[in-house]
Amino acid sequence: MYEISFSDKMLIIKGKEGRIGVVADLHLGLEYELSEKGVKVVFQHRKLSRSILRLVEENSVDQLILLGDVKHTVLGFRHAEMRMVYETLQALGKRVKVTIVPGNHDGGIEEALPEGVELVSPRGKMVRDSLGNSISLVHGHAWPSSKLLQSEVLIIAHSHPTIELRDITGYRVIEPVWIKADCNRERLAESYLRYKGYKVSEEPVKTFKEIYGFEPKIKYIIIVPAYNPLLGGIRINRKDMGPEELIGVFLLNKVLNLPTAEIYLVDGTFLGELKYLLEIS
Ligand SMILES: [Mn+2]
Repeated sequence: MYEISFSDKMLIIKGKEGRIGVVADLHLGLEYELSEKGVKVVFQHRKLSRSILRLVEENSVDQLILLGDVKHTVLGFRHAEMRMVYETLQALGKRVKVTIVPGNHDGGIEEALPEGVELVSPRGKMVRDSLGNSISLVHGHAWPSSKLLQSEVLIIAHSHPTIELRDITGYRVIEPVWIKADCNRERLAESYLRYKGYKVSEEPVKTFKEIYGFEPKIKYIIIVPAYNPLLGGIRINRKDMGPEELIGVFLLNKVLNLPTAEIYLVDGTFLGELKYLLEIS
């Protein structure tokens, strides 16, 4: 058992020292890219921080972890975007302790940190729930540090998972979802060793243990939906999903067992295992 629950697009961990809320993929400043494409939307950052703070309040969250891609521009900043990120972090930081685990879009974010906001390594962070279980968190575009593989639960973001549902009249909705998938530890060990430049043996878990002193323990992986509703993402129930859509090191290396992955709407509704949701019509 783990002390983990979902509240809208926030994951809640009942931690040893208070409750931890996790949200991901805010992509602040996305409005600029949309406007270059001809879609003019008013700035969304205040609305986003207000709704995050509402969830913080409702769930009595003491620490907020932003699991990567706080900002949208991949490298550096537009001037106005930096202001936007600073103001958002300031608004959040006034009410709750904020920790950022950076993603691939967060280059230069250290320039926009208000006092008190913590920035940790992009290689991830480990927390403990009130039962003493360790839980690892990393954005998911790149591998975490090896010690994070000692937890049984890994929480990632980055792929912005959604599901498409279609009714009999052809009406379609695309909804962001939570994914909870079993982890294939053989594949995890194998791809991690390959990434580190080791020769991969017949028994990757054993080799991993020889090198790192422990077996990778991840039992399941949770993918957090993107917080920003204007973002695109992968549609997880496409039968013809190509490798270009399996983004991030865990999906690309098939570390998640997708057919049996449990899919939840953001209100917590369990939709079923992914294999039963492929191309629903
Ligand atoms: Mn990302």
